[in-house]
Amino acid sequence: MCRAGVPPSPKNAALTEAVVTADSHRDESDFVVVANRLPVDLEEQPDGSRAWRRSPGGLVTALEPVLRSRNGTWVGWPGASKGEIEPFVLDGLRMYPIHLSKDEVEGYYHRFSNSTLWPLYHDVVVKPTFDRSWWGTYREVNLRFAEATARAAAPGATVWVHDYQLQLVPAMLRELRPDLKIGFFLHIPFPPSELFAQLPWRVGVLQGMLGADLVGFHLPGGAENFLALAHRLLGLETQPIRDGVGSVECGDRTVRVGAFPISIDSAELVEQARSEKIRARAAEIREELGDPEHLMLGVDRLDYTKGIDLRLQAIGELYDDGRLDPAKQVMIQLATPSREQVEQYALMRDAVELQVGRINGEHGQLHRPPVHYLYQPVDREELIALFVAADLMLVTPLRDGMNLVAKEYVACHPDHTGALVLSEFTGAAHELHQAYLVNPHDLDMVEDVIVEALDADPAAREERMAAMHEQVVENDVHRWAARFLDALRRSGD
Ligand code: GDG
Repeated sequence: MCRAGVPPSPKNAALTEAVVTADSHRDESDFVVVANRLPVDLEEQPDGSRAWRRSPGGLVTALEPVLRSRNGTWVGWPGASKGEIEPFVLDGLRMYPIHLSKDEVEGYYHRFSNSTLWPLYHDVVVKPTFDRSWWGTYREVNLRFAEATARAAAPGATVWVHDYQLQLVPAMLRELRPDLKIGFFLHIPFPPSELFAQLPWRVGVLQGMLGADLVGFHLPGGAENFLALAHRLLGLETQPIRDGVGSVECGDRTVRVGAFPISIDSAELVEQARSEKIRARAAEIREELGDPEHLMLGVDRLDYTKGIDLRLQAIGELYDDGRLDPAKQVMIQLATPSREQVEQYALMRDAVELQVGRINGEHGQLHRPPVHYLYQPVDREELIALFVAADLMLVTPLRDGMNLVAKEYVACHPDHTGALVLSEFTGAAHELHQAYLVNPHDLDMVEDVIVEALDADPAAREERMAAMHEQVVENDVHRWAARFLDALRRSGD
């Protein structure tokens, strides 16, 4: 079923000189992860050659031990149109790249995934676009992923499919390989029936997900929405969630459905946050900003769901009203570039940059802008130093499946300093009850809560942070992966 060993082709030759080896002893894998992106980036070397570099992330960290112990393979798109790349091994991890043409990236990724599904699943914060040709490309690309996975998986293997870009893969894969154990996890919210029902391809998407043995969401609400839709749109019998798991009767199969809130590699962050190097950099950041009394921080992909604009409006009004002093309370907003080809993202960027310019124009002094804005990714150590340096973290999405930034900030405060302002509409708010919770649509509330958090008695603030820190350290990404895989293993019982 699996293709024989693949020698490095000339187009891969430059890569193999670096850290990559061709997958010359390729066996089928007992464990396959399928995600839109491979956890690797192609980097230019100083000598002009190119090499793969692993992109660190919670998902790969959590799954790495399982991938290694079970001869695992990761199937995914290597990013940007890089031409055909044969399967390869990087640092002992098997990678199976899926080639996508420019048109496929456009139709499947920028359009159907990010202009139809993303806004629809995030409470139609912007209007989703429904276009038949995008759906066609989405199906074709999902089939390509399913076919590659069918080739990579050993008989009876476990396959874990991730996220909204690949919702059709479970059913397509089951058709090709009924012997596999298939799990699916959605990283973004799953909407209520009234919204999901707008999707012209709603039946196809539900049937696609129901190809899995276990369908996982961050929150019980997402799982309940899914069960309700399977009943309402497909007429299937369902069992409500009990002890965390419900089910759908799908012909002769029972599909389990449950909530598995994702988390972070907490121990690694705690260790980094305690390191001399990071602490020194955090102190330096504060000094560079003129040692403000309070440093406030926002860290988001620049996405219209993240509520960056509302947050800035609240901060601007607090300066206007004199409730914050631009000489004493300073903010950093890190906005990582994201999906720049999608019009709504470009519009949001313009709106945010206008707001930053206005606030700084009206409240700044030479060399002392109150809002420091970065539209660029920063490296991970710098990001951790920012988390450590900040007195107040502002996480104000209009809707967010989980929001890992909130958990990362909490993990970076093992000394229980700092405070978290957190939108009720994030998955994280369901676990971090001791955060300063806000409705981001209610600007008066956001402003009052920011002031309340900054003025709070340090002992009370510490108590809140201690409880959240314990939660995040206990429930880390390893536990999340183990819980999901354990439920998947038991799903056929
Ligand atoms: C989706 C769901 C769900 C950000 N800027 C930089 C950087 N980051 C890192 C953060 C964090 C990650 O990116 C962002 O994760 P979030 O969870 O906050 O948000 P999404 O990207 O929207 O993720 C979300 C998640 O999937 C997992 O299931 O929680 O709800 O939307 O780790 O730290 N990292 C570095 N430089 C940056 O500039 N190094």
